[in-house]
Amino acid sequence: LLPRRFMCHSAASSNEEAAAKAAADTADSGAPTIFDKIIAKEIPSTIVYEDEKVLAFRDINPQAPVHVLIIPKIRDGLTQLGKAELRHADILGHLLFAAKLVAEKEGIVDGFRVVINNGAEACQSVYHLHLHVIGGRQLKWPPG
Ligand code: TR5
Repeated sequence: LLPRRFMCHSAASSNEEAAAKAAADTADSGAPTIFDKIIAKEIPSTIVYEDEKVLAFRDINPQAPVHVLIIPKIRDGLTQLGKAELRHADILGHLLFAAKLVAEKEGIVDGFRVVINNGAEACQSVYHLHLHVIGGRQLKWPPG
């Protein structure tokens, strides 16, 4: 039986090699992530909001009609929320306020969800803090 943290996505399998890859993919190594390339605009993304501190772009694998990711442009150690320190309080507030702006822009401000997956057990897959802003359909509770 695989540890729960390897059971996030359908790609999870009992194959040992796949499990090893999943472990590598889900580790908080502090290495640069794909989001650095999105910030640098080396990889295209559909940007829906941007200011001096944060970037919001459409998730490549949307879970709802609206699914936007909001990230700090400078990661500054915030690989995941659980690594936050008091000095990050400003950017954390800025990210949350940006979520409201994105919800307004996307026309879902009356019903939307903000999600932060923290760590492997919560199925975090990219270790650059990000808020998911999800909406545009009736959302269910509890989440999976
Ligand atoms: O699983 P967590 O909470 O870490 O969320 C990471 C999110 O990043 C997932 O919802 C992915 O679908 C999303 N993602 C991954 C890539 C990507 C992306 N969203 C936009 N563009 C992306 N590119 C170009 N490449 C990715 N690997």
